[in-house]
Amino acid sequence: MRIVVLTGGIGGARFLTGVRAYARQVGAEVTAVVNVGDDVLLHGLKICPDLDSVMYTLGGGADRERGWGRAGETWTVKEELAAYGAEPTWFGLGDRDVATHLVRSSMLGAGYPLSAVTEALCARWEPGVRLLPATDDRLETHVVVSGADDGTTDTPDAQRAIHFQEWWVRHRGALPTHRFVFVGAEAAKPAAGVLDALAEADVVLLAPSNPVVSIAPILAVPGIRDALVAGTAPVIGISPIIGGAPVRGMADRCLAVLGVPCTAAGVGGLYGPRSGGGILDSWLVDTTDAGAEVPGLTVRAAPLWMTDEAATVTMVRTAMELR
Ligand code: GDP
Ligand code: FO1
Ligand code: CA
Repeated sequence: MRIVVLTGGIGGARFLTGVRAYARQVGAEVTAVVNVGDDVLLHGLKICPDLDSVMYTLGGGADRERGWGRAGETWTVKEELAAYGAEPTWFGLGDRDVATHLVRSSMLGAGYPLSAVTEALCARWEPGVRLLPATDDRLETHVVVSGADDGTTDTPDAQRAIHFQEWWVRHRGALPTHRFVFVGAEAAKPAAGVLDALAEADVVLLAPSNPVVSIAPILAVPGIRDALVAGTAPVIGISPIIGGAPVRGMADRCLAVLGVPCTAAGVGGLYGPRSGGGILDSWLVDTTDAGAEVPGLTVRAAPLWMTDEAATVTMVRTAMELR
């Protein structure tokens, strides 16, 4: 059996530990199609937060507390960059993490596509699932905001676009936010292997990732959404919202920008049924949200807290029963 998972960073990485364990039990192959909209070029380095969160988590090298970056991290490079006044000082690159970005950046500079670079990095981490960036082309999520940048501007209503990382890490999403733009998406092509994986999939799972800034940028790559919708594999989504709140992260702020209720039913409705122009066949919500209805979708409730691998495998097995 072939399982394809569309995923962002931390939430998706946790989910994938359960998918990997389930796949080992039943003898399935797993391909993860990972969001690249968070990617950013800083200090001459290409940083891919969602690919790295998945790679480090599945490879046993992630900082579980912080959620992103490496365990046992030190921050000398960050301190030295700050001593030069090298901007941005609001984004922290750990010393261990920097090695990943150096290898990635030099391989990209030598002409390798991101998918090949990711495969090379995974030779070290052995994540046990195939990791594919959604696209090898440059695609960045930018956020149209207004409000003072430094408290001194006299035109706080003027709209400007900033990189998703600046919006989240520097401003914690607290600026008046008007929309998300996936810069480069129109011209992007699915990365090598993505369309084949979708065509050959027996089931497609949407990880309980952020629907607005993790899953939507993947679907914005022309061809991916169509492959999902036209494919024969059932598409099953898992809600990232439990009891009206994201377990962690910024999904509440992102959904508010779209005017979508921060509920399991709200996100299910945002994805929508394949039969009605959407992408899903079934939607798994937490037991707290039992009774949630999304027109056109089979909705089932089960515990969705990914507290440990065992709980996550149980959740994956329930999702697979919706096929
Ligand atoms: P990011 O790219 O690092 O933000 O990570 P993702 O987009 O993959 O996942 C973030 C989402 O994971 C958040 O919106 C959370 O709601 C969701 N999430 C985190 N932990 C859990 C959990 O235990 N259960 C469920 N259902 N969702 C979770
Ligand atoms: N998140 C922060 O809140 N502060 C940081 O300084 C920061 C640095 C960073 C470096 C590499 C990386 O892969 C992720 C990093 N993150 C940081 C997490 C990241 O901003 C976001 O949580 C994700 O992009 C959302 O998926
Ligand atoms: Ca992300």
